[in-house]
Amino acid sequence: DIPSLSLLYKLNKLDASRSGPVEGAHPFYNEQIGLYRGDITKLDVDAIVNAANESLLGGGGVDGAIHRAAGPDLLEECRTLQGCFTGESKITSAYELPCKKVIHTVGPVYRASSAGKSRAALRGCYQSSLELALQHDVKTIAFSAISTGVYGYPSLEAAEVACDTVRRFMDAQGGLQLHKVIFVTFEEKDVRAYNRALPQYFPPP
Ligand code: AR6
Repeated sequence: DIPSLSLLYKLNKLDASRSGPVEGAHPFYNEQIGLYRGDITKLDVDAIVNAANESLLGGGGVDGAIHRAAGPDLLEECRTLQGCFTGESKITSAYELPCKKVIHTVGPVYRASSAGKSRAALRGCYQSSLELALQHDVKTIAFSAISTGVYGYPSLEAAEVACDTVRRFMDAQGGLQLHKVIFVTFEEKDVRAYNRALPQYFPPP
């Protein structure tokens, strides 16, 4: 459990007296998917996911906030990574942050004219972050709303990609390893987007 989180959105608990699959419901997820609004650097989880750029050398937005809060050692480690391609992820220590690891992922700069390509790259961000999480024994992970800031990805579409990719990943791994996934939002538009997308991908019983 993560006591420091005040979850804005918590799906209904499954009635414990019911067993087996419930039509339209995925009991495993009910206590495992959260929506949080606020500063991701405050979260005491195993890993937070940074919305970085291909240089991995810091920037504005959530990337800037993470580097400021982690201290200069994070940049030192990032310098050794030789960047990261769009749609891929790399993991570092978290230094002065309360979390244990930082997963740096590079979202696409959104282009409406190649929305399919943007979507594939954004999906890659979530997928590769989740794979790194598994490899590093991360049980609780908090995602920033990748690409929805200066990279311009529309919030609802981005939230749908995030939810869909996490949902498929949890289905594929049987739900045994990741205990909690928290979608972290900062702006009202993203809170609204997740409030619409979450019940579609993680329907309550
Ligand atoms: N905690 C949680 N979320 C935040 C925080 C925070 N402290 N600050 C901003 N957000 P952005 P991108 C939200 O622009 O669109 C950087 O310069 C914000 O409201 O940080 O992927 C990088 O170096 C938005 O929902 O990232 C890249 O160059 C989300 O974080 C570029 O920006 C992502 O917004 C990446 O652009």
